[in-house]
Amino acid sequence: MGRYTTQVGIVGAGPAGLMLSHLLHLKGIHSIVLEARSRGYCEERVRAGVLEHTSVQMLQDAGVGERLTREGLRHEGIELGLNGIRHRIPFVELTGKYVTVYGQQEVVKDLIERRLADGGDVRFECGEVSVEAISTDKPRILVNRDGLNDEIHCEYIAGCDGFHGVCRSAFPDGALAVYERTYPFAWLGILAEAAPSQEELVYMHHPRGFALYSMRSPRVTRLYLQCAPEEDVEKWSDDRVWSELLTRLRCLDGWQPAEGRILQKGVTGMRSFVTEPLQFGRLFLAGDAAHIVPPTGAKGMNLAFADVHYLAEAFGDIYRRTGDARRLMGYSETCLRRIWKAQRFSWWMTSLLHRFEGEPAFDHKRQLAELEYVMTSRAAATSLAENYVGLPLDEA
Ligand code: RFL
Ligand code: PHB
Repeated sequence: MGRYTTQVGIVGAGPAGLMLSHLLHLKGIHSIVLEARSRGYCEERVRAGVLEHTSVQMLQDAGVGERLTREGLRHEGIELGLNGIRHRIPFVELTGKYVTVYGQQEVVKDLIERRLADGGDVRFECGEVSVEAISTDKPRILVNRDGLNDEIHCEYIAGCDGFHGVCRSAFPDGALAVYERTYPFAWLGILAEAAPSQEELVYMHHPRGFALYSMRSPRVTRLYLQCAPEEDVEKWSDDRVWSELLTRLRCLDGWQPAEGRILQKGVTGMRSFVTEPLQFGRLFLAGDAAHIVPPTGAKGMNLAFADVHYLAEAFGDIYRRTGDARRLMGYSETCLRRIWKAQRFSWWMTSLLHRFEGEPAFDHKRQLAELEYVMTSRAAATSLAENYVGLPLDEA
């Protein structure tokens, strides 16, 4: 049995856990990161792709934005499509800000590389984790690997272990309130070896269901189709996927996505989920461990970064000589203000763009009117744009 001590024990090496560990390191605070999966798995997991202005700034300020600055694709707007016609929402013109397309797995690679180069303690394939004694000032993480137990003695624990992690369930019964909404559809996503056939993302409303055209690099596109919640990916041959994508995305001006070899295919469920509060005793949740948004607003990874920004700042106060605990005690409240705004926006984008099968005809007509309103009103487009590029951190 190994016995280790650290200031902050972090469960999970996704964007939240890795970024927190790095930000703490910059403040001279020691952490140990425990990750169930292998390094390769974490680095190859294809997920989010859009970084808000504030997330890019955070990564650059923390000295881990070099490759992002070089390779990230700057997007100064998005396009919304209806009836085969695309309408541009010009972010820079409306807000002065833009977003950057850079794969989550690239962010994760950059953070892992930097943590290891800085001598960080990141333990992949760590074994089975449980957290204990969170209401005392000596919380522990227990790790069982092939029957051997390690004990990590911490001053604080950060639960950055995603939606299916163990930290949320370590809260005592009744300590958490859960707010949740599921949607009657999912996304079938593909990664394709095809050069982007236009520069910006296209969010398309179509009678057969929503479709999204996105990208990862000058050679790889990422596309999604609204599908049934329990869709069997095996029923989608490559030909069927392309045929459906082209049907939904093809525009009257002749634009359509370029086809290419499909490199990966998967189904992603859609849910909105928030737990309150994000802290109990010495355990603090961050990222998907505490909240999930449907991907339509591209907010998930960005919210994870905002959470750990606030958490790192609060730990910084605690470990400064004055030991000011106010920001740590207010962590949950600070995060939740931003989380709920992102929840509202993600729910709204989802409701605006998807087909809701069997909905009353009135609701469908209202939805179409709302889309047209966003496409033609500068005020409505500005509201979409300022949420999409990301609300400022200090206004949370
Ligand atoms: P993660 O990335 O899930 O990382 C959690 C880590 O914890 C590990 N873990 C454990 N480790 C030890 N012991 C345990 N018991 C553990 N249980 C779990 C896991 O292996 C994992 O490594 O959570 P984190 O760090 O909070 O990051 C959140 C983001 O990953 C997520 O919000 C985004 O991917 C959501 N998302 C998007 N977000 C955006 O900001 N912009 C986007 O464009 C965007 N698009 C998306 C998305 C998510 C998608 N999917 C697949 C859910 C598109 C899709 C399709
Ligand atoms: C993606 O590129 O994976 C992506 C882009 C925008 C979204 C969701 C996912 O809203």
